[in-house]
Amino acid sequence: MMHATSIVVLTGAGISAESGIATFRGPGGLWEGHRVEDVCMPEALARDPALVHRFYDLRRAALADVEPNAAHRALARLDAEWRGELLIVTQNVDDLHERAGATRLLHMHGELKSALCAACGGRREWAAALPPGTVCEACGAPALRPDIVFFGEMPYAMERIEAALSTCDLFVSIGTSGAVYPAAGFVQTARHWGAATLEINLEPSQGSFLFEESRMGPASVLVPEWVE
Ligand code: BJW
Repeated sequence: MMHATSIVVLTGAGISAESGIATFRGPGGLWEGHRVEDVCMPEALARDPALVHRFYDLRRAALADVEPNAAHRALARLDAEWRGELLIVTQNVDDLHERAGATRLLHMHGELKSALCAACGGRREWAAALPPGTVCEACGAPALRPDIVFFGEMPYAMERIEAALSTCDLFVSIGTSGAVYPAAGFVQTARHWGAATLEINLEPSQGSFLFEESRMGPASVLVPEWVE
């Protein structure tokens, strides 16, 4: 990090695991009790909106019981103190990065605390209960849904992310299995443009071999060590 002038950090569910939010894959994973296609596909939302809303209502409510951990805080410190270019791209839909104080942050897979109008694309805060059929204040369509990027949908801010990857000189991936694209391909894009690459994860991810350096262990220990 010492010689970097521009850093892109990608985070995944592993960075929030020690805060008590279940990861997606593996034993005890969030989707162990659910079929992915039942909750995480546009077709599922169309078929059974009440089920999908209930799933995300529970996840949203659970945010009240968790706190950012040392890894989120270390990245927020980097954000506050690092004078070079920084973009933290999170795949997470929780709000732990911002609660730790990070500002140079993008949620590429959406946010639990945001509602999306499927008709006009408008986004607004998910403040009170918004059952299926809630009317969008902007366009009047009864089409508000959780602002979550489902499989087959385009993640947010791809142009901005691609631009940052093409100019960064360090790409760091933290707590992600590398199972989901396009995020899983960011390491190759960054390398293509000449960036150094570092992976921090509990165990080797699917794309571990693509990183120049890998550090294996809990994010709450390794991320503060890296930021120092
Ligand atoms: C720790 C730790 C600790 C634990 N410390 N580490 C065939 C081939 C290639 C691609 C495709 C394909 N078929 C379809 C696709 C595309 C598809 C895809 O990738 N599918 C794969 C399953 C193959 N992708 C999409 O559809 C995406 N859209 C898209 O591609 O649009 C077209 C496009 C074209 C061109 C350019 C750009 C786009 C959309 C993907 C949307 C993903 N949405 C989800 C759901 C969010 C809602 C919800 O929360 O319910 O996002 S899926 C889910 O996976 C979630 C996550 O953000 C994402 C990634 O998971 P993550 O974060 O990596 O978690 P885990 O659990 O997998 O891993 C945790 C890791 O942490 C593990 O490695 C642990 O070891 C580690 N860990 N504790 C450090 N303490």
